Amino acid sequence: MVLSGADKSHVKSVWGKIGGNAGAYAAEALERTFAAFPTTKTYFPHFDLSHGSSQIQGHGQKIAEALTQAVNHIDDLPGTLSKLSDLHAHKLRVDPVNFKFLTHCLLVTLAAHVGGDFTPEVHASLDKFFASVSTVLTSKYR
Ligand code: HEG
Repeated sequence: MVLSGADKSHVKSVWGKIGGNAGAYAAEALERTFAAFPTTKTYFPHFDLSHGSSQIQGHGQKIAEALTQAVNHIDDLPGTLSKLSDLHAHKLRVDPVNFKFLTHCLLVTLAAHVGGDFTPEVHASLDKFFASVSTVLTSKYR
């Protein structure tokens, strides 16, 4: 997946608009993922998955911080996400299909919040960006 210059600027621009809400939005996307794709819950047997739980909020913050790092280093996603790639593939062993589920829910959540800024072009660029992040996080999965 190659991100064009326009993709990168769309992603940076929408991420700037999201600002301090990124953690809350990621938590909402996570809740949507658990509701829409229940098998994803099997990776979180140790979490309280009830609506608005502090563990979901906290994990949303972590996901958002990682995505913000990725946005800030969009030209070096493999280097930026290297540790997380090891974690998800080797330790957590998250099957790659789950990244498509989370990505879908991130897109829906962002669309619901940024309104008119979620143009078709921004939609396409965000989808490519999440696909690129997912490729890195699943690249060591065997
Ligand atoms: Mg993952 C931990 C980011 C997809 C399951 N995930 C983490 C952590 C981050 C992160 C930053 C904390 C790492 C640490 O504590 O050092 N995750 C992240 C991103 C994405 C992603 C950016 C994709 C965009 N994760 C993902 C998916 C699943 C999953 C699809 C499974 C459905 N992640 C998972 C689990 C943990 C993390 C089970 C450990 C949670 C814990 O025990 O605290």
